[in-house]
Amino acid sequence: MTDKKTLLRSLSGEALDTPPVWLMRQAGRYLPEYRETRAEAGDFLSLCYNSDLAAEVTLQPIRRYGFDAAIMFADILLLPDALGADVWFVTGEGPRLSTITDAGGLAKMKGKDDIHDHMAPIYETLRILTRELPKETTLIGFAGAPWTVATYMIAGRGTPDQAPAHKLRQSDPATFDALMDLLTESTIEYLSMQVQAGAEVIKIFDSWAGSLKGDAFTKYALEPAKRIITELKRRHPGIPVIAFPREAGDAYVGFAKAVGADCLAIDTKVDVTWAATHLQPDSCVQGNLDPKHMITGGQALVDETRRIVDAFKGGPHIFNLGHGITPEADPDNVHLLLETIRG
Ligand code: 1CP
Repeated sequence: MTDKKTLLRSLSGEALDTPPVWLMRQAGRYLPEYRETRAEAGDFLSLCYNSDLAAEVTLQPIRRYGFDAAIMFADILLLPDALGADVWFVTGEGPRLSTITDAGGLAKMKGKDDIHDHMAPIYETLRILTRELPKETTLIGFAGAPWTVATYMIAGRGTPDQAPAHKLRQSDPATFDALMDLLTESTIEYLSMQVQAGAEVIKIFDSWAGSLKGDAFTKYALEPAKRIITELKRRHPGIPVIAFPREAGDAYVGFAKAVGADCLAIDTKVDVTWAATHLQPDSCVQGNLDPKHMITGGQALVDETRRIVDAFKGGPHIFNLGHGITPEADPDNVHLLLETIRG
């Protein structure tokens, strides 16, 4: 027997009989207690920057379900906010930001070391969680990957094809590369402070990595991830990192090794048998249940969950969805999922 937390055991390469489990967006609008706390906070950003309430919503799904990990409640768009962009959320629509379209716009941003006053409430959320989480629960900190964060800073909102960011990288590569550099460097500082504040694992979300192909994928998804992880592990030896280059397709192969990640998170489109053969030998894998099962439930949820657990039982695996749980999810289906995994 070992006292080591289950999630950390999987991240260090152990194949466990029962995989640890947590869900992307596990604190969120599908939970009535989340909606209540969010209403108390006012808007979404106020909730992120209120350490007591952010810690409270992080804990809610842990109390209700006993997940193996808690991910701090925050957002990938807090970094642009800290760098001086205008960021706001339109209820029912999503994020909006002031846009960066040229060197002049980039010049208005702050430097990589100027973010910590703004981020102080996030570090405080982590410190509260280190005290309040059950001793078996692993605390995950996170950031967006530079490419994904850049797509929002350039377009000023979420885009289906990331066209404004692709346009800028082609028409003004100097400005685009300077923005990527600023994001890479400030992400290192931000994540490093998260580890100091108590994060035990770091996850890097590259939600739009799938729209980068070939050399562009290497330059804008792989290399920034490698720079961030290398420096983070130099400063904090042994800190486990989960990389999520969503919809990378064939480029998932070799990614974890190339960037130095301990775990590769995979989206819903990846075939689990293929992943067990081509990805799991290199690192722990996490994913990839389709979040729609959390709405529909039933035997299909049970069957698909078992299929994923079985496919990955020969190696290290963290059970998760392939993308975030949606507001329409039925909270009871999460119980069914956990019963199926844990028996
Ligand atoms: O309460 C609400 O209405 C806001 C919904 C919401 C929530 C619960 C947003 C707005 N962000 C979050 C929290 C969040 N975001 C977490 C907290 C921890 C948890 O998982 O429980 C995390 C890790 C994120 C990460 C995040 N934010 C990503 C990467 C993962 C992914 O979903 O691909 C992205 C792309 C964002 C931007 C963002 N924030 C919120 C929305 C709706 C979006 C997506 C916008 C778009 O459509 O492009």
